Amino acid sequence: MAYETLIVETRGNIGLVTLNRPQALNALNSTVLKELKAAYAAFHADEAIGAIVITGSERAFAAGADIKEMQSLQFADIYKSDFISGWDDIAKARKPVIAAVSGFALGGGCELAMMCDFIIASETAKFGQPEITLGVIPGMGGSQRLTRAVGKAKAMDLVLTGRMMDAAEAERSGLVSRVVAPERLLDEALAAAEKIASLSQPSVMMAKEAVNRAFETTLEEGLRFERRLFHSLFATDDQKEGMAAFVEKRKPAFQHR
Ligand code: CO8
Repeated sequence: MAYETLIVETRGNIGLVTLNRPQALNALNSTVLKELKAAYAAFHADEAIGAIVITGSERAFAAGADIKEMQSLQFADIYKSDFISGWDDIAKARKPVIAAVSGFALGGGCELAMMCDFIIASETAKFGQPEITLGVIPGMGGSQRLTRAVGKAKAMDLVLTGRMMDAAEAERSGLVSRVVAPERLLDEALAAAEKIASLSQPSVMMAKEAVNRAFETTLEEGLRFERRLFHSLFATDDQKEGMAAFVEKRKPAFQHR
């Protein structure tokens, strides 16, 4: 497929998506969503792909939803079409997704990063939910995912004032997992993705499901869910291989089954 707003590549066992609308600081419009869905679907269909990295440019991961596309929309139309709901598919990716963020990650851009499993940021990254300054509020999950990531005080501060936080504050607050020098960003994200892709896919996917369940349920139910997944992994060849390799002091050769 030819992409207009993305660069989509495979690097070994990794799917790499680069947002590519430099004239609009990678603002997210309906074409970006359509193409991201297609790229993710292709990566999920490709058994060799074990992890996905999504990134932007040095200046901007994404400066939000495309304000020019949204400005004249009417309530009845966006209500009837359930505008934004298509992004739920992106958040539901089953393979691990790492966001590599440099520059602006604002509004929908911050929300897209938060749909990923973890965020690696460059020292230049700036995160924010500035929708309030446009007379609206976050619409792609910002009020919910940001609050779960950084807690009420910081989320309220960002969502009510629209201010940006830098990479150091974002790491301190628990929004990002690592901060690296700008020139190291993509290598760091690809190395993390490579590590994940080298592991057993069923265990990686179940680990992701288990952590995500922590946001959806009680501790008791979450623990039960985790335990059942743990039990079920003993039905895989990869569990036998992983443990045999440890005992035999060699590298495991996972078959992803
Ligand atoms: N939408 C459309 N175009 C944009 C956007 C955007 N979000 N952000 C930047 N651009 C464009 C600018 O209009 C400008 O284009 P042009 O040269 O044609 O005028 C170009 O990108 C460069 O931008 P600036 O000249 O403004 O660059 P600066 O370095 O001066 O400023 C900023 C950078 C601070 C990032 C500034 O561009 C800015 O404030 N952008 C808007 C940030 C924002 O408010 N984001 C939230 C948008 S609302 C949202 O995300 C809601 C999410 C829920 C809906 C999801 C549906 C998909």
